[in-house]
Amino acid sequence: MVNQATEVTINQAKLRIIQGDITRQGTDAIVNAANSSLMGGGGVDGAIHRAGGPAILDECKQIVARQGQLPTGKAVITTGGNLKAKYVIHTVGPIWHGGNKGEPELLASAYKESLKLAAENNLNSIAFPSISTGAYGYPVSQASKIAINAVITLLSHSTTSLREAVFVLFDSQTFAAYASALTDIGEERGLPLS
Ligand code: AR6
Repeated sequence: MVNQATEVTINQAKLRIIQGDITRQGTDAIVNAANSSLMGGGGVDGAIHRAGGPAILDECKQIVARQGQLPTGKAVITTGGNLKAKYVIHTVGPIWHGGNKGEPELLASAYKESLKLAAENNLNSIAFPSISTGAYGYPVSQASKIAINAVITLLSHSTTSLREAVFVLFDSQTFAAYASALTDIGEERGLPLS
């Protein structure tokens, strides 16, 4: 029994949580909490485009020209530009409207579609921010449980190439919410925690 876990093992993969800035991560891909326009914005989206440079926006524009705006719950992949990460996976989380407008399913879908895309590209490691809990207003206590459950479920698929998923949480309250969710869900699912 651990007090507050920061890591859980799922078959050959590890899920970790850290507090920090996702633009500095050296994972194969980092995930962007974007909006449907894919044209950038504030929060983590703004930080990723600033740190990664114009090559990311160029590819986003090409994607929108080809397939239109990105629906909520879906994901696309671009270069990482100047980032340490080779790729950015852009997904769109739901805007919180009180919880009865399909928000839980759409948030889970944003994580699942991002992980599917990472596996299709044979990636080993991926970093996520706390999708939807900033400008989109999703309560972090609920969002953290959905996020961690979705990632554990996908990492437990034997066919995935992924060996490491990291949640990079910007502030201490968000980190604390994810630590509590990781501990509870790890214990519920009988997974080794540390
Ligand atoms: N590294 C890690 N996490 C970060 C960073 C960073 N550098 N910067 C902010 N966060 P938000 P959303 C955290 O608002 O709620 C944008 O304008 C932040 O503290 O970035 O999905 C898009 O264009 C919070 O915990 O994303 C969309 O229009 C978390 O990232 C809209 O905001 C998510 O906050 C998306 O809203």
